[in-house]
Amino acid sequence: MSPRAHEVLARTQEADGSWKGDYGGPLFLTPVYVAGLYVMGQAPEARTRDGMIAHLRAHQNADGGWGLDVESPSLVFTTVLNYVAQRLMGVDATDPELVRARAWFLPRGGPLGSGSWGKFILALLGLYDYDGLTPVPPEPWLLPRALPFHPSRLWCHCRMVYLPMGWLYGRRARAVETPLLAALRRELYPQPYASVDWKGARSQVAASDAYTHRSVGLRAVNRVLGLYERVHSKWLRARALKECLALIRGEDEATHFICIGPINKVLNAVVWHLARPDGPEVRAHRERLPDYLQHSPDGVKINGYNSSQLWDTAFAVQALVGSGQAAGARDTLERAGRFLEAEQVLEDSPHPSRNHRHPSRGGWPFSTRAHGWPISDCTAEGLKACLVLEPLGLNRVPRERLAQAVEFILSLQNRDGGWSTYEQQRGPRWLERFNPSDVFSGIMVDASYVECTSACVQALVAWRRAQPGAPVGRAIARGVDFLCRTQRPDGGWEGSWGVCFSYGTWFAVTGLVAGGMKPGDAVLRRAAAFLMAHQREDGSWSETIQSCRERRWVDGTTGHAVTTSWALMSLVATGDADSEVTRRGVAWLRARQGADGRWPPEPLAGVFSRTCAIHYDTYLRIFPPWALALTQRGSAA
Ligand code: LAN
Repeated sequence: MSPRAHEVLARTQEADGSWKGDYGGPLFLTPVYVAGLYVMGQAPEARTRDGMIAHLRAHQNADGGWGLDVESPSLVFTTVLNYVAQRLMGVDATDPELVRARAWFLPRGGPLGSGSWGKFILALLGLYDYDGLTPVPPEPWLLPRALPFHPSRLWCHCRMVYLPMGWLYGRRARAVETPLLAALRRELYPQPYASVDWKGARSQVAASDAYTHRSVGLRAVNRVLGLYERVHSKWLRARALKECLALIRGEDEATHFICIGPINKVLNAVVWHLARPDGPEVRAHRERLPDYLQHSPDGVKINGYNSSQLWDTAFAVQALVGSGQAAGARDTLERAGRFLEAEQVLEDSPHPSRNHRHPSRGGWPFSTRAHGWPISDCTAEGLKACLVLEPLGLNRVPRERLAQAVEFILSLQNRDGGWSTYEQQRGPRWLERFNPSDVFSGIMVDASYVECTSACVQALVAWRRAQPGAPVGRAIARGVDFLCRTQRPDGGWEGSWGVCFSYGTWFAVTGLVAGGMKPGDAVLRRAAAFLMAHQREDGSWSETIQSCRERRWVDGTTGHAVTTSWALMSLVATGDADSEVTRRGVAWLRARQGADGRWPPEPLAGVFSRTCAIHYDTYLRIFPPWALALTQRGSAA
């Protein structure tokens, strides 16, 4: 195994001990940011603007459109929004690339064919009539919390987007009219703007944008909401707007105005711009906008999160120690240990119950403490990283704080024995049938995931080893049971946050083995057979985002080092390190490494909502060397 790869990891560490990189990929974040600024009467500064235009140019598809992410086929949603964003940043309508984009979206109905979130952003700009939106009223926030469809029961990312949407919709918020907006209304539609049938437009969506179909139930709800909109009481609306604003304030305060993600960050800022134009909230929001900006070789973009620092750092630590590199990497690990210490959440968010928040104390977020939303598996990986640093004398988090992390993890376990992301499952799974987004799947309910469950099981096992007698046995057993139950008949597990079955299967088998399952167990034999069946002739493994979209293993055109690493690490866990299959995989992975110790770029390995790919910048530096080290040790053992 080559130590060069570990030097690469050590060399790319930030001064604060973390790894911080590009978290781009999605192509709907930059235009929402640009549109939000425009509504607030602002524009990105020149360098950012030029970089954003360059980024969009670099990722325009051959057909003239833009995909949901940099690798996906064109959608009307992202094509219209990125067209508008470039126009708002000063690109002329006669620009050849924009002419090509128009030629793609006009035959598909222009904004009328867009997935629902695109229509909403356009309505905010005055480029789409509010009558053409399926209603997103603020009133549901006033319903009794006990109802199974109260908005507080939605997955936090979804509800935090629909919260400011509800406020903006309730106010019919709209940018100040400009000649540019008037010109855009002429450019975007295949017919004159004045002749659009807005009521009919509500149910319209182009085939490219209809990933989740609109169920009978959803269509019925939309009709009822449409009727309600016609008769709604002004008094109730005012109360609902007030409630939304209070909850928006709660989110802003809990996250130091970073907000849970880039979409609600922009929408909340717009809300305050309209609610209190010169208020302190607008200033506070503006200061935190750059947190999401990413300057990269392929231009400037809005990251999918304020960063992925904690996640990357926790894995980097485990990879270095797990590869037997601790002695040579003490300084690196020492700095990483400081970062882990600095970013653990020490207190609950303000008024958690009022703001529908789960207690946060002891958890780790995906990015930084200031972000304020700890997550089950980020806490688990943070805890595991601290525990591998401990015997080296490099863990800086005191025992009682590690115990708080364990408490946080235990508090999140679901009734089915699994773990969701940020909260316990709050809503029934059938809420997903009312998903109004068109382009995102699985966003309504925070249900148990194989990845989160495995990470939490592993962390609890590590804790029990460090603290014998810790009362975590039952939680571990229930988690293991969840992992067994979710194995598919073909022997694999479907991942939700990485591409796709190789990722899910890696988590599942490492969780099961940590939980005490032995290599001969039928569950692990089936998992190994599943992976072996997907090995390519050249010894590699490969999966693409199509796996997630189609929910079946879809190979890429070449082997992928990250996929191959997950498969190899899984085979070590199932007791197959010393097999011909593993040897061929290792040979492929070694041959693929460049002279500089790095593995060449490959398709995006992260995903969310089954449809959107996202870039994990450190994965190519973490998983291949880790897999090579483990296969070597596994076969020696
Ligand atoms: C993330 C990023 C981190 C990720 C892991 C911790 C890796 C995962 O194990 C659990 C889920 C989580 C927290 C996650 C969920 C979905 C997110 C927040 C993202 C992929 C980053 C961006 C994405 C967010 C939903 C994008 C905005 C789009 C919407 C549909 C709201």
